[in-house]
Amino acid sequence: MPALNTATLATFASHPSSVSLPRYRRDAVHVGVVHLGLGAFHRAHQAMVFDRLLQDGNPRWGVLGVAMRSTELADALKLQDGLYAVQVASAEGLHWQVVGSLCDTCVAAREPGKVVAALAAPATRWVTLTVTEKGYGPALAELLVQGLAARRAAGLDGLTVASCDNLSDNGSKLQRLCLDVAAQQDTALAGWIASRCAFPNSMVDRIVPAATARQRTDAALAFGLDDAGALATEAFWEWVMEDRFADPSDAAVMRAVGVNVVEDVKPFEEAKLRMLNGSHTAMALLGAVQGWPTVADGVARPDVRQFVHGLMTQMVMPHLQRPDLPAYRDALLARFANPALQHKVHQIATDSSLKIPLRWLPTLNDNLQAGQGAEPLAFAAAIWMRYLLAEDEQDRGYAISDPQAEALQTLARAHRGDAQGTVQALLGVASIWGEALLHEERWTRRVTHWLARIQAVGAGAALVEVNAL
Ligand code: CS2
Repeated sequence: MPALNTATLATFASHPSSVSLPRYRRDAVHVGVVHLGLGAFHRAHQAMVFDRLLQDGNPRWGVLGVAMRSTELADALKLQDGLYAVQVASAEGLHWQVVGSLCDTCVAAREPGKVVAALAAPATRWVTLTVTEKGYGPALAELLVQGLAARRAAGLDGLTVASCDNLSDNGSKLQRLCLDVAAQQDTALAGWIASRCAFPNSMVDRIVPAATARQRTDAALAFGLDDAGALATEAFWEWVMEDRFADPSDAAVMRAVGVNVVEDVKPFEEAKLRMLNGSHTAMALLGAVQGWPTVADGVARPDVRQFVHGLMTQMVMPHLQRPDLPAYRDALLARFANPALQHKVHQIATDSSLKIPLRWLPTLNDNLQAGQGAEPLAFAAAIWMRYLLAEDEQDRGYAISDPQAEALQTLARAHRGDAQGTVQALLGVASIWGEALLHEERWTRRVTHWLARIQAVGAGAALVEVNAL
């Protein structure tokens, strides 16, 4: 079967209405955005927003897609001239969109010079990033600062550097990292970055499962072309950005294609991280322990659905500012239930040691400070501890993908069967839980209770008990 690329797409003239193609001249598009982190999320979110800008006749929003380390996808997409298809699954049915905004790809670890040159190119205006929680370290900042230094040396304007990762204050965090690295080299460079580049905080949302062979097969059936980059996602997407751009006129440009540009991202960011991502992490760990494969399989179980509903309603929503919270919660439950997404629990459980502090801790601290109970999260914390045994309740083993996997698994196994010992050891990991929680007796007692119940009667029966409270 021929591969998807510019030439084969041109022959795909008589396509059904359930497929949309780039309507603009791709050879007139130039790179205005350097994107770091060429995963599925970027390609089904920001790249599709830039594609809309291109559809609207604005050719300067083409993307250079930079994979940080892995070469496979970047090279496959290059052979496809950057083209790939996204299957959008809504309540009305399936729709395919071929995205044309990706002009070129490269790999940062293999071709750092190409990334720096792109950051320093006159036409480049934005950098976007989806490098995941663990990507925010000195190596990332050094790469960015090198590019920004080259820009400054060439007398060019600063850039808008838009983090699109699920971190709180993502833009401010990235700015601090970059300024720290720059200040070590040259205080004038740090000053230039602070005054000429903008690091807007943002909240990004779209459920985009990692691609599997299934999307490639579906794309082959729909197009008669082989697409190594095919993806599936939901119809819903949201991008809320702080009104802080190197070029202030970009605010109106982004608004025109549906981006919500606001003064303060915080209420949106908190609601999304704590409601959506917080529920995701709880379901992912529970699913891994109980042995159900996807989020949709989980919310199809009345007990799991009731638990997630209760977690959001009792613990999370009372401490949020976003208006429309009950509707937001119900919409989330409907999104989780989308059977077309096949969002694997083990994918979401990846890097939980970095996700828990962002997704659960603010909610937990708010509740404990207000003197309120914390049963759903005490149960979720106990499930995380059970998850760390790396085998489900049917004794099937699984791999834990987490920077701290080995240490955490060793602790969990050393105290296997001993709820109190496990809780003391695992809540004592301060990089996840902070220093104070281990001494919150109300909290440790309830986590111990739920772990003991999970050990005694299993996660399913313990879930019924927590739901009954
Ligand atoms: C998920 C997110 O994998 C995960 O940790 O919680 O990728 C989630 O699907 C997105 O943030 C939705 O916008």
